[in-house]
Amino acid sequence: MFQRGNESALRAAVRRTVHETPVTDLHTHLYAPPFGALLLYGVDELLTYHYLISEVFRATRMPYDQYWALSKREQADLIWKTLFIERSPISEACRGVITSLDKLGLDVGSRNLDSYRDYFADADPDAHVNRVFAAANVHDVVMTNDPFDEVERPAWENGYAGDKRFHAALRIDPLLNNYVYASEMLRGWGYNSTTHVDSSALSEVRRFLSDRVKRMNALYMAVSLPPDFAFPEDSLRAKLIAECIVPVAAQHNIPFALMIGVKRAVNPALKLAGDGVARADVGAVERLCAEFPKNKFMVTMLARENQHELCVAGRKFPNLFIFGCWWFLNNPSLIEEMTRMRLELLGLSVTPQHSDARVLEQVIYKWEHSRAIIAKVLEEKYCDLLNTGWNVSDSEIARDVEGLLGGNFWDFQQAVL
Ligand code: FIX
Ligand code: ZN
Repeated sequence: MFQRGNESALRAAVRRTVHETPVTDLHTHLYAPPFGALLLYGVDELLTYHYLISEVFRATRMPYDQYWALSKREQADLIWKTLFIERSPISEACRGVITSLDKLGLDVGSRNLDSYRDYFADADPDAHVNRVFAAANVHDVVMTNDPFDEVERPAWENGYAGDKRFHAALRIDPLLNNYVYASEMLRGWGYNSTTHVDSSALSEVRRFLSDRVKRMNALYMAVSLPPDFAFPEDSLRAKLIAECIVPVAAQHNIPFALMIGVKRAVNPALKLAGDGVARADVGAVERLCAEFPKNKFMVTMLARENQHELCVAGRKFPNLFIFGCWWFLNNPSLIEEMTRMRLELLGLSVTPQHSDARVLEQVIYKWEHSRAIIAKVLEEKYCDLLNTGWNVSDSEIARDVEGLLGGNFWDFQQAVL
């Protein structure tokens, strides 16, 4: 039991517990090994992460087409030379590559890119996943599974049987953001969906969603949304949410995750790296949670300016679960600000972070960096308690940290409202 005066021992215990507690990473773009080439790993993939692509164009004057014409290895060479050798790799995305290599036991002091390549060459994906998850102390991750993705679909159709380390999440962006395209695809798969959205078209969309949730054993349905996302509104998207997503989520008792605030293709020449951010309307989240109190909503927002309002909304709606520091917020200064604010306003009822990893080894740095910040904020909060005369035990710290690093998500995911 830690008491007033034991602050330094308490701080050490918090750091150790946060470090040693395994994570459930609730949003990634990683794939289980049976998905083949969709599971990205290795130093060339790390270097060509889209976060680094936007940084390399700021440092070179290379025309976009010239970059995209390069092979993956050449792109990685260019990024290594430009962002790691010709200037120090201090941005969060650059630092992340170094942390990941270091934690895998590679000599980052050598700066020998080819020796890093050798390390990953011929890795057995299955064993490599175990090695990386062990280095990151990640227990399991949630994938992003897009039924409209032609590359991913065959794996499901060919009988993919699941992998305890990789859970599925049904991602439905095309349905809510590009319905004409989505309904055409549905027709191709035998659903009688029409672009004129009448009650039978809606029922076919529900049948499709329900079939996919079952086939994938999806933990939740998810969508990313633009800053002008509104609810309710007189739009196809709002209709599909209210009449398809909400009832199917309720039927399977799974949350609907909304990731709000991305401005897609602000600079299309950058491809995946070309998306931006803007402030969105937290009122839309509040109205959704109020109108469907028996449904569970998971929300993360991309704009820093939305974070305080979102926390306050979390205080009003038990069916709203706030998670992660998404994308442009996944930087130490902002993670610290958001984690402190969330713990102060919402206590231990959140998941402070997800990795959004697209390349396997990214889970190492994303969690290494975030764990340090989560521990720092928690240390401060427990010390504040100690200074009032409240005592804190090791098992209470373990319980709280397990919740933050995964347990809270699982509780919410399984809760019946
Ligand atoms: O929509 C999303 O899930 C985003 O996280 C991605 O689209 C984005 O490209 C990303 O990788 C951010 O970290
Ligand atoms: Zn993502």
